Amino acid sequence: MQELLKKIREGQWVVMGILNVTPDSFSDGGQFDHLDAAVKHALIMQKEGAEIIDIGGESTRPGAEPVSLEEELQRVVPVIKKIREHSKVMISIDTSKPEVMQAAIAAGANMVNDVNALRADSAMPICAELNIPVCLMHKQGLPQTMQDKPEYIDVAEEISSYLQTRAELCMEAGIKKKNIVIDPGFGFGKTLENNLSLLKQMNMFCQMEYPVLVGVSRKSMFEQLLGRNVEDRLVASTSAVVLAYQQGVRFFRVHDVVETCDALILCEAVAQ
Ligand code: 7PJ
Repeated sequence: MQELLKKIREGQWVVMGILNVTPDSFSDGGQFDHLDAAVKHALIMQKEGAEIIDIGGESTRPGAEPVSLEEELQRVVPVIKKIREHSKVMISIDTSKPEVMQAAIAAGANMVNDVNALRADSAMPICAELNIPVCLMHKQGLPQTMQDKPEYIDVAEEISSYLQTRAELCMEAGIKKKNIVIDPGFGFGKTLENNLSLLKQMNMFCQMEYPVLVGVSRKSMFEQLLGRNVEDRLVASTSAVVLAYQQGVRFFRVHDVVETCDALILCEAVAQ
């Protein structure tokens, strides 16, 4: 995993392929609910160019209901174990629960991706102990209500100072600086206008001392902007990746691995 982070710091791009193992996840309708299908999809994404697979067993989309610890463990742990039987691809676990972080890492995952920025009790010391990279994402409110009325005075300023504070708290808890990744959290308690300002100001996040991860893939901001259904948001999602790349972002969480890699190969070739 340190090799991937080193690549990102040195200016090379890395694609994280999304593997939802939730029956209710919004964009693949739970089709990867079953173990074999999930593992197969992860291996396909790896072949397509994803260097890390992000596994999530708790849907965090707006309006989603929380899942129990037992249910979440049951969804993610077998998938991680089975991917490990077939591949050395890096795996991140998309969770906010410390118990799931621990079990996922024990099963073979390499990184924690927390939309809650390790706010759960004991999440920070546990990640410090595990000594693995962590992605701290910003969100305003809870998934159930976060799109009700998000409010910011200066969205990029507020989110970057939040992430800076979380990173400092992580380091105080013993997490190494080299293990911290930050993410502004597109769509998590943000209006379309907020998301667009963030996309315009990704350079500000890139000036911070941590690698920046961006996740815009198929998000509802594109429905708001374009009126497109989830299956028709590929062009906008990939274009947003290019806009972020041009401001210095090098780490991308996406559903559409082939298309994103094509766009990034072009970006890199032009930047030479
Ligand atoms: C993100 C995430 C994101 C990070 C989700 C979805 C909702 N983790 N998990 N960043 N989004 N780090 O994929 O639309 O933007 S779940």
